[in-house]
Amino acid sequence: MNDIVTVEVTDDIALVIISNPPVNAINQKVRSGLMTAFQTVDQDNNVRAVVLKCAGRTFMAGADIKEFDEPIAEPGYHEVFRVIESCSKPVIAAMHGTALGAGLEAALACHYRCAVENARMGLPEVSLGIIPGAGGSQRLPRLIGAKEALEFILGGVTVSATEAYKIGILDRVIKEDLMEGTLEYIGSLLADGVGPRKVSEMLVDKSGYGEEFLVDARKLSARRLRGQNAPNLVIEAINNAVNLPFEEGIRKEKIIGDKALVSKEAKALRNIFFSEREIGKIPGISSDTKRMQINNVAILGSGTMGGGIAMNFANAGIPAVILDVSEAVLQRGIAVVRENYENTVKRGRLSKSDMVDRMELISGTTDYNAIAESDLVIEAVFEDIDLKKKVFKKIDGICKPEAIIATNTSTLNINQIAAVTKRPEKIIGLHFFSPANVMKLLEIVRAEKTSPEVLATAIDTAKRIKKIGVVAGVCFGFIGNRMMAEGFHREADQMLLEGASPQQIDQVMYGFGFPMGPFAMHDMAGVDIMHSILKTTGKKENNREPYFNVLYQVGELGRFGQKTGSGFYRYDEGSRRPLHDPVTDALILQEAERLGIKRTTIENSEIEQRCMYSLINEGAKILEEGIAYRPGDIDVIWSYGYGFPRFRGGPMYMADQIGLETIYEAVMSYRDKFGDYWTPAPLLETLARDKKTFADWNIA
Ligand code: 3H9
Repeated sequence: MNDIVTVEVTDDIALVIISNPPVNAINQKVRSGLMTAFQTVDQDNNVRAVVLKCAGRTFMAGADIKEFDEPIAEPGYHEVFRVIESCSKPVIAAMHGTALGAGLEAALACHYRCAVENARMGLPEVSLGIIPGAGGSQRLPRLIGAKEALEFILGGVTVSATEAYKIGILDRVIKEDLMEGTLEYIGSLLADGVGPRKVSEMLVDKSGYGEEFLVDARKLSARRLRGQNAPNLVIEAINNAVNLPFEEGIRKEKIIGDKALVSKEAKALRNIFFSEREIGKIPGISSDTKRMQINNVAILGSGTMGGGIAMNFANAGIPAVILDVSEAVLQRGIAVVRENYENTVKRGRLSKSDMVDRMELISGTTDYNAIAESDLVIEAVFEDIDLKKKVFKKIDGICKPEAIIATNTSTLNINQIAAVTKRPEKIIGLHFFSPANVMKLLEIVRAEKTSPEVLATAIDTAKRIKKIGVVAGVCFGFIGNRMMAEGFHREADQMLLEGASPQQIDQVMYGFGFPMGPFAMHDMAGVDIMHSILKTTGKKENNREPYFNVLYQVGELGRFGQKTGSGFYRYDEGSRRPLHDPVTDALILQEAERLGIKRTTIENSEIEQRCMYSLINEGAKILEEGIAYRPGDIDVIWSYGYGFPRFRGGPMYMADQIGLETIYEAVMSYRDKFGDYWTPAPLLETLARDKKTFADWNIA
């Protein structure tokens, strides 16, 4: 025992209590404390049963991930959990909050498991590139069956206590007070004379766990977790549980688990995990910063974006009113929202009554006065600065003075929009990604005069609506779209002129790990978006930026992508499958000729390198300009907003792994070959010269 793990004995029941805030992560101190505590209670003749529970907001949320960069210090997980399981008195886990990873594995080492009704549990290890390596891969199949265990672990989802009870993880779901319910359960066990029940001694139910099931499981995880090896390791470990005695399976689990912990994939995924937890830490904002009350919102614009935004708030129980110019447009927008919910109900992911509750929270209006008392107003009208300024001026005069007014612009200058109002300190950017009800990312754009209170409120609101809110500064496209347009897509478009085809580039970037390549993405999102940006920003005038010429011409022809049946690709009616289109080939040849570019073969390796190095170079500029606070913020944005493969850890993390000197030298050679648009970011140059990484700069 120590100051983290304590034992309280009341009557003949011992409580082993872990208190390691904030989430009771299991570190060396917890493990050694548990070991001593269980050795002690086992020896205590007054004790008839033991409860393992946690103080604070949750049961153990897993192994302490901060320990993963070094070999796990003694005592190890297997050793400690073996001591728990070998206890001669019945041990009962009493769970609340989120019992995850090694937290749930600790519960599996107990003889019985109770959880309060609103507790959740899961084994999310694959999302960290590892396996449940604290006995979970061997105990869970013994408890619930091999097939079910594999599905549970590969799915990586957390389930409610009720679901966990149904699949056999829990022995009892406690409706009200956890301790009262657990003690009552122990009373019944003792009255029945029931003793310890070791999961390790149970036989594995192998039904359904055959070759066919494994082939399907491999296929599914190759699709869901493309590029990751962890699912294969999980299958290997579960196969061991099926075929080997427990002790042999556990020995192999350790070997597989240790190998996974130090893999490139696991390290990259840890970068995303910790970066995600850093994003809310903003200079000048603390828990003391005043927050404003957001009890209701108004959304301007009932298009796909406006409707999607409204759903986020309704899902979180916050009433949302949608404002649009005409009743007909409004009703069409609300009908789309209803249809979205109905589809979710059909897929079994939402109950009908929850849908009704959520729809009741969404209302529509065509009257601006109806938003006068809204706490937060989000403008989602057409991406045109003059229109947005007009709208902001109008609502500034109508909304109560304390209301926050946000714009959902994805590229425009929010300082200019704020300047037309009398409350620039209450103006902020909330850049939702499309479809807004699905995509987890929210870029929170801090304008020049946005107050700390407004920013803190926006960060908290993002959490309330379950978004990953990353703060960005004002510039064209903020963090994500700027890196995409000025880096990645710029280079992809340029290579079309030089000799590559949309198919070749898309295949290379799909192979790299993106869900689709840049041209398939243009077609999906709508070529008209970038085409209109090119027009309004003058980016394509005078061939100043010739690399976007093909895209511009595709847009000029009204080939807006999937929605018009053709873009860079053509689409058969009702299909989203991109098909080769000779019209695009001809356009590319015509533009290359007009610009005097001699087309030649481009190797796949060059395509990947130019797309990714231009992205990283732009990211370096964004960091230096203070548009992003940390390289990890950029990594989170690219993972959640643009499908950058998580197992590569994000563009800036990946750059550090490649080495900034290597990237700098490549950028310099591209500059020599292609001209000044390939100038290295000063930060990239400095870090490369000093043999440092973006992560070093982060700490500086
Ligand atoms: C595992 O168990 C492997 C084993 O099978 C095998 C071992 C050999 N470790 O997210 P929050 C910190 S793998 C270290 O903002 P929330 C987090 O960094 C593990 N630290 O809170 C943050 O720190 P700070 C499997 C952790 O309420 C603070 O806690 N488990 C860990 O929004 C608050 O976190 C998981 O993958 C950790 N495991 O959400 C669970 N977890 O305050 C990962 C959290 O300094 N955790 N921290 O910034 C979560 O999913 C969420 O944190 C949780 C709470 C849902 C628990």
